[in-house]
Amino acid sequence: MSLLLDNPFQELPPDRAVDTDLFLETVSHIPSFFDCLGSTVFSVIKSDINGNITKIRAVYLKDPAKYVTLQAIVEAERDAHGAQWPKVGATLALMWLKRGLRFIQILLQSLADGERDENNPNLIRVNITKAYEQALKKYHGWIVQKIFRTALLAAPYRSNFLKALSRGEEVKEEDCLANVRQFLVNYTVTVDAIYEMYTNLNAELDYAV
Ligand code: 03F
Repeated sequence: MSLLLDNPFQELPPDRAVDTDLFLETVSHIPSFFDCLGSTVFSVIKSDINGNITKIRAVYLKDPAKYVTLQAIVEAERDAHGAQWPKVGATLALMWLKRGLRFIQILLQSLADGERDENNPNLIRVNITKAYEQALKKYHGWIVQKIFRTALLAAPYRSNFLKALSRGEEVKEEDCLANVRQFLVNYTVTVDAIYEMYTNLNAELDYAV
């Protein structure tokens, strides 16, 4: 079975509110994916994503009834933290988590669209670079950009990456890409909704680490 479709994102309600509990449950399956990629450089990325999920969950668990949606958390922190906000708590964790999710979205979409380097058809560096430039690069100073370049060199071959998304089973490329496309439908809507919320609440920051 496909890793992606085992833990699909749910369709959003008409008001596009993201249910905190469902969101946390769904994203919590992403970090384990890095274990099958081999290189230790991926453990840095895994722990960053894990850390942000943990930070959001810690806030949620303080009052699950109050924090039913992600927006309820961000608004409550805005009201509680004054000038420190939005560089604080779950608001900051979700700000970064969503960038990682956007990176994954653009990478998967690029693969699904068949974008590739004709000279190196079994590499996914063009797809990864596109995702990085659009989702993350401007938030990274030179040291982190160097980590990116290391990760890029350690990136799996296209065939192995697709196999990993299919839980190590031999699945036809077209079948795997069909799963990716199906996964991307609700995933993209969810990531877009979170971005829109950050814009509407004026919660986005553009400092670089
Ligand atoms: C800031 C920053 N976080 C952190 O400093 C950087 C960590 C390392 C970033 C390295 C970038 C490399 C990305 C490219 C990898 C390509 C590999 C592709 C393999 C296929 C923030 O950290 C903290 O998060 C926040 O809590 C803190 O408070 O200022 C704040 C303080 O600092 C980031 O830049 C977020 C990085 C997210 C990277 C996500 C990459 C995902 C890569 C691969 C996904 C594979 C697809 C899996 C699909 C599975 C679907 C189920």
